[in-house]
Amino acid sequence: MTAADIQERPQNEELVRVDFDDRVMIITLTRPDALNALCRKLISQLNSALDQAENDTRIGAIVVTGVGKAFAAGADISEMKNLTFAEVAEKDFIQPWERLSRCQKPVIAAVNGYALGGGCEMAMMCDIIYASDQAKFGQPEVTIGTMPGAGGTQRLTALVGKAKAMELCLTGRMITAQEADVMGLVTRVIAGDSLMKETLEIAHKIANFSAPVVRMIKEAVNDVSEIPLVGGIRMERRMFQSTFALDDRKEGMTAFLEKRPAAFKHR
Ligand code: DAK
Repeated sequence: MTAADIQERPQNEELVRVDFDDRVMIITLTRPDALNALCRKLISQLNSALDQAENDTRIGAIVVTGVGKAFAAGADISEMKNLTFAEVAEKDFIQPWERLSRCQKPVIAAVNGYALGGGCEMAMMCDIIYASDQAKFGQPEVTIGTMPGAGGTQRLTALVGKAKAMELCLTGRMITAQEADVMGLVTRVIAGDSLMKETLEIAHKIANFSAPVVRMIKEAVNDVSEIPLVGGIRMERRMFQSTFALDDRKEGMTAFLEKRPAAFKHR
């Protein structure tokens, strides 16, 4: 199967567009009239795309971005407005959003504009966040009488610390990409017109490394917040040792010593 074959596969329509670029799946939120607000249908299409990526061994990395001036301006307020407590509790509202955080393949957020509320939470579920210099971040839920519900109070605090997370969640203040960078919320700020090009370069780089090794690294880094240090170090050592069961580990080291690029087979 060649890259050209991959690119010819049918693409998702409507609120989420799916494109393929060699081993990278690009998921674009395409609801610009509502600033890519995360309605149920959009989340469902996003999750289908993630399932597709997860089940396709030809995909080694995923990029999530948005069209227009927003990455995503949060959950769809018009869809939420008339819901009652009983309804959101019964349907475990927002729970499907967690699909992104459970993705085993590396996910890069290319934040092109507003990433607010659920949009900021969605970016934080990704593994790497590249922000356009025009991007804006915030947790404005307090201004509409609610609170972050998809990890905002938890992941933001882990990334920027209590003092800054408190201010952002309690005031709803929007911050620039540059401020988000200084705080440690994003990986790097990139000029808007270079955002996708530079993001794809990194995505291709990751996607072409050994897929099982990449998966183990992602799992080990994510375990930091869940496992005490001693257990985490032990787990990491065992995972490291297990890479010696991979053909890719042998190939990577051999290629280095033979001064040639490695030809990983993802096994
Ligand atoms: N939902 C629905 N529509 C939205 C939207 C949103 N979040 N954000 C923007 N839009 C729509 C606007 O209504 C407008 O539609 P039309 O009037 O044209 O039909 C269109 O997008 C363009 O928006 P604006 O006219 O407002 O554009 P501006 O450039 O003037 O302003 C803005 C851009 C991003 C500053 C502004 O649109 C804005 O403040 N948007 C809302 C941001 C926000 O508050 N986001 C947080 C949403 S709450 C829960 C779990 C999670 C949540 C809740 C509950 N539970 C577990 C129960 C979470 C929530 C959220 O994310």
